[in-house]
Amino acid sequence: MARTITVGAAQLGPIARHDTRRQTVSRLLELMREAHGFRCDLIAYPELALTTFFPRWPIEDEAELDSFYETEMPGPETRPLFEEAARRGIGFSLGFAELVIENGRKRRFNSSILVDKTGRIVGKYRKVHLPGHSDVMDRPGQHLEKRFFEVGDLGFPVWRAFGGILGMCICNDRRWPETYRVMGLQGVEMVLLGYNSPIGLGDPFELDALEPFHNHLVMQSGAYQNATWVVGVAKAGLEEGFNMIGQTCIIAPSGEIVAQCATMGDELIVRKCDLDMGAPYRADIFNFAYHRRIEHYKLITERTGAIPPLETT
Ligand code: CDT
Repeated sequence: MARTITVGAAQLGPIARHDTRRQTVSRLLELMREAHGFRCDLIAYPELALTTFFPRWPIEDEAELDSFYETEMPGPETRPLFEEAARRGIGFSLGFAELVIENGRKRRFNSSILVDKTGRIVGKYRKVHLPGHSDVMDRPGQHLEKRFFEVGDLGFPVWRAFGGILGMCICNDRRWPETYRVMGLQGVEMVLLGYNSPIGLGDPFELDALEPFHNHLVMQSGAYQNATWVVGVAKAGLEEGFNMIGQTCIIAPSGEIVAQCATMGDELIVRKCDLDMGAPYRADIFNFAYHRRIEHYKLITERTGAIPPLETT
């Protein structure tokens, strides 16, 4: 019997700095209801989907900074998402800023959770590749993710959920081949990926002009080389004066984009994804066990703490 996941990629238009969680969550709920109407098993939201992309500002006031983070999940403002998901029997992935207190110390992460159809959190990922700087520079819209987040400490796990093997990564992670590879070695069949990518931050013109090309290039090659579905979900449009790239898309294990948003606002695209579509690639052209020396990769995964390739366990 075919193993399929009908996935909705829920692009978000701009979120203003002073928008409340309540306002934003109501937009997410609207998209969830639409996805349910399309019989989606799962809806994927972008990185930091509950707030504006706040690391663009050198926020000094700690209380203001804290206001962009979630200290519990679900919390009072996000609980409606979990309740609606359980009521309708639809799962979701959600990017958010996470604040935890450990040994009396505040720890901040750029995180994403995977929630099943009963509203239960089945997986959490913390962003590994934090772009930008930790020091404030005289540069509008600079990325201060290294200032406001710690490097994720959970590796690149995958989860058996929705009848398949799912993984998550966040924004800048998508530009690094090892992100997909570490999940690919664990047999990932669908990667859920949210991003906030601005264009025009004073980079050389050529780099800005190529940004839409590079955005799709990295996700399509990651999908193809690891024989996995990739669901790339953007924050889009003019957010607080910054152009967010959009281009939300669903990519097949062939590397082809099979659905793409057409607007720069809140928009849902849907695709019924056959999880076995990656099988011919894994069996032949990307048959890792057959074509590569697994022992070598086992050594690497042992050193990095990643889960060893399926073939070696
Ligand atoms: N959010 C995020 O990771 N954005 C980065 C932009 C980096 S520009 C300094 C990205 O890779 O899209």
